Amino acid sequence: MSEAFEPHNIIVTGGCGFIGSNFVHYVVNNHLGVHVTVLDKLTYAGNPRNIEGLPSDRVELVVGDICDADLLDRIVPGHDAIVHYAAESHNDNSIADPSPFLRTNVEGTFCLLEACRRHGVRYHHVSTDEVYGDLALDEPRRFQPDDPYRPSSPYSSTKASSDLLVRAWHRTYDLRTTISNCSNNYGPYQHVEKFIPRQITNILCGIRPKLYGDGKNVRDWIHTEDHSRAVWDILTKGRIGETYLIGANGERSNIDVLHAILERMGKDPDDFDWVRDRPGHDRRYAIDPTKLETELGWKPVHTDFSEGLDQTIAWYREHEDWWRPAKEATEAKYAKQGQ
Ligand code: NAD
Ligand code: TDX
Repeated sequence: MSEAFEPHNIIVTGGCGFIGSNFVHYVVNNHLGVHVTVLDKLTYAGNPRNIEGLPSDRVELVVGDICDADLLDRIVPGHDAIVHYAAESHNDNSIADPSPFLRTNVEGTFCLLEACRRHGVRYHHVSTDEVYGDLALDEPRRFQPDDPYRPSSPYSSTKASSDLLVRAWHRTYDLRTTISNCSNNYGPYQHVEKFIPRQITNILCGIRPKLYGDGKNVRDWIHTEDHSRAVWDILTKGRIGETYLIGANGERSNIDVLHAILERMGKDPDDFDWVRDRPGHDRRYAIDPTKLETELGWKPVHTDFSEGLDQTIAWYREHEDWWRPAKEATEAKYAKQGQ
C-alpha cells in the first residue's frame, strides 16, 4: 500500500546522537513546516550541543528513555510520526557488554512500537546493513532488501531483532511502518569511538591511528546528509510495510580509508599501528540501493569521498572543544581491549 504522507510534528529519537542530530538539522533546514521533538536519554553518545542553536519554535528536546512507557504516553499524542534513531550503536562496546544493547535496541523498539499502536502514530525504523551479516571480499553480490538476516555481533543481532519486531507489528497490528537499512555513515558529530573520527582525532592528538586485523575489511561509506534525505523520502513517499536499503556505492577497504586520512593530514602511509582484530569482525558490507533509487527517485549527492573526507577532517580540526571531552576515556577503553 502506498501513502503520500505530510508530517508536521515528528518525534526523532536519538536526535542528540550522530546521525539523529544530522537528520534534525536536515529537517529544520529543508522542511520548514515541520516541528521536531527530540527524545534522547543523553547517554555517553548523546550531546545536546549537536542540536544547539536550532530555532526553539522548531525543535524541542525531551531528555528521557525510549523504554519509559509513561513518558511515551505523555509525549507521543499529537505527533504524526516517530523516526527512531536511538540505539546503542557501537560494535566494540556490544562485544565488551551486550546488556544495554538488548535493553535499548530491542526493548526500546518494542516500547516505541506499542506507543505508536496505542496512539495511532506512524513509525519509521532506522537500521543497519549489518543485519544481513557480511559478504566475501571477492563476491560480486550486494545486499538486497529480502536477503536473510545473518547478524554477527551482539550489536547487529539486537538491531536485527528490532527490525523483526517492526515487521511483526506491521503484519499483526497493521501498524504503519517503514524500515531503512543503511551502510556506514561519516560526517560531522560522529563519536570519536568510530573508525574515521577515531583516526582523525588520534592524529590531531599525536596518537598513532589503529587498524584492526589485516585492514582489508570493506565498508560501504555514505555521507550522513545523503542518509538523512533518504530517510525523509522513505517517511514521506515510501510504501507502508516496506524495507529500503540506503547506500551510495561507497565500498572502500579500511586500509584505503586510513591511507586517505593519513595523506590528507600530512602523515606517512605507514604512520599507524596494527592492533588486535575485532572478534567476529564482518568482512565486507555492500548495499544495492536500486529499490530506493527507482521507487523514490533518491540519489546520493555527496559522491566525492575525498571531498567528504576533507570536510570531515576540517570539521574535527575546528571542533576540538566538541570531541576533546570524550577522547581520553574512549582511548583508555580501547587500550584495555588491546585496540
Ligand atoms: P549514536 O551512538 O551516535 O547515537 C545514539 C543516540 O541515541 C545518542 O544520542 C544516545 O543518547 C541516544 N540513546 C541511546 N539509548 C537511548 C535510550 N534508551 N533512550 C533514548 N535515547 C537513547 O548512534 P548513530 O551512529 O547516530 O546511529 C543512530 C542510528 O542509526 C542507530 O539506530 C544505528 O543503529 C543506525 N545506523 C548507524 C549507522 C552508522 O554508520 N553509524 C549506519 C546505519 C544505521
Ligand atoms: O580503531 C578502529 N580501527 C579499525 O580498524 C575502529 C574503531 C574500527 N576499525 C574497523 C572496524 C570496521 O571494519 O573499521 C571499520 C569501521 O568500524 P566502526 O566505525 O566501528 O563501524 P562498523 O563496526 O562498521 O559499524 C558502523 O556501521 C554500521 C556503525 O558503528 C554501526 O552503528 C552501523 O550500524
